Amino acid sequence: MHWPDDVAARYRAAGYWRGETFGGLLRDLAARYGSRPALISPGLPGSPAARWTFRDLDERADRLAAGLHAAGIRHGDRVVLQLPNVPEFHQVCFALFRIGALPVFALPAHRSAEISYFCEFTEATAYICPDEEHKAYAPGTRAFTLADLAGLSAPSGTDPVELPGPGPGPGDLAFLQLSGGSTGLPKLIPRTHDDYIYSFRASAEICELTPESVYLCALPAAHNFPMSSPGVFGALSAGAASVLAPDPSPGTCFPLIERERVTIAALVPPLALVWMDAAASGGHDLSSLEVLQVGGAKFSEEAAKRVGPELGCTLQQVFGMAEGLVNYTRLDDPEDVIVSTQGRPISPDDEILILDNEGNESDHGHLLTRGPYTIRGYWRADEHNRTAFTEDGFYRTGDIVRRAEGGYLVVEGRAKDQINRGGEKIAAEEVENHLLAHPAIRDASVVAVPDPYLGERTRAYLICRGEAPKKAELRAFLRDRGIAAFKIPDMFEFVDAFPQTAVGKVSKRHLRERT
Ligand code: OOB
Repeated sequence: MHWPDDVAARYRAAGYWRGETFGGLLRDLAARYGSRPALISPGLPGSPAARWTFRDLDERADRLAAGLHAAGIRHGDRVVLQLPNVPEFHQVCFALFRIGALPVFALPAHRSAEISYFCEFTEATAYICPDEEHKAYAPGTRAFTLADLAGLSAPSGTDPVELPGPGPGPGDLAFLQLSGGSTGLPKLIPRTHDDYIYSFRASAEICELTPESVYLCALPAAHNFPMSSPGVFGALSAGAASVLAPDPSPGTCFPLIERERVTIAALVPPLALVWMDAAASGGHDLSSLEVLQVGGAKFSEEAAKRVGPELGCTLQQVFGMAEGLVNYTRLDDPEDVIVSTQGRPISPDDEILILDNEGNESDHGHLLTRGPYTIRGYWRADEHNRTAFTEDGFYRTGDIVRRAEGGYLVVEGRAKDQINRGGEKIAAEEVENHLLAHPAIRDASVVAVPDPYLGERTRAYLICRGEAPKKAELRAFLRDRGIAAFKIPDMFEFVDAFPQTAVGKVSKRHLRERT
């Protein structure tokens, strides 16, 4: 699952992997930027408004680490973490990193089906969640709410408690991130201290962050994009402050941008459209905003062209994946490159392999990649890894791309069985399995249909046994199965049979082309 020794040695020699850990990094940042603001939050239920300095974050992480250790959380344990955008999210991360326990990053939208699966599959020792209601999502796992965490932390002013034993090393796993997935059950992505720290430090450089920058975290903090591209971790590494927005709406974010003089923010395409429309009606001073990053799903060229004129800032397209590889347009790229490509890789050692359907190298086709921060295998998924990675360690991204001049990539489509609903990834098979659990459904096929606002929406084609159930009943059925609301199909259509491919498989291409 790890990089071969000679490759790892090369990444170290090149200075990508510097032998740091998250715990040590925060200690160094606190020493350098001590009283500067690190995390700013307007507050949410269970989390008071906050303005934590680098020193506050460092001390709070230590005190919580001591509390969690006393509560039985140990090196190597997995802890499912589901919190909204509050500073406690990052405090918990660093506390677990210092213990050497691995956060498993659930999204706020996840419900009992996802949370209970993560807890069981990772054999988690704890589930950290916002409030008492969430505890029901993981009945077999010890849960800590935000209120519990406050009670756990050693009181401020007490001497720091030394954690027993050696902490994690730079090559150890730091956390498990979720894959967007294309299979029945979500896969977990193991990231190490060394590889992840490299990815966000290099991202912060590409995004030209300085201690004067102010990053707005508007997307869910647990997602790889606002976490590390450059995200809150990248901002911290540059000595910059991050503002944690409770939600990404203009109504919430514009006053925060104005008040905190935000310089850079990250959005998925549908939100960028909403922000541009809202900015047109004026009312807020967005003049501090220098860069708007857009990624997670394809941003159309027409929309991309509007960002500069309508928001008065530079657009940066970001094409990344939680498995590793992240591409950025550079801030000083010519306008046509910024609006018409999805950027180029972070690292000179990101290897980009594009294969046509016959497996020959090409400038257009399936994107495969290998490099200093791209995983070599999913966590505990040997069988899936045999097809998701080549024998020589390239990750098959499932994306169809075109190589443009200068090594820039243009995303042209997708080969994986996934729906990208405005940046939210839905594995078709996962939803199909839930639908098949309904007694009236004989067969189900879930596909993406184009949508002007979200880019894609989901449509479920269903073959029924006898009378078709009402659509509202199907929605209620899926809700009751406890899946995240964004996975519930937008449309249901009943058919007698599915179109088939030459080899007799369901032809999703034909289903997608039906309207
Ligand atoms: C980001 O990460 P994930 O893991 O949620 O999703 C990765 C997939 C990619 O394989 C691609 O299919 C799609 O999302 N994607 C894009 C895109 N950015 C991501 N498709 C077209 N254009 C783009 N700009 O989504 C992610 C991780 C880190 C940074 C940014 C996004």
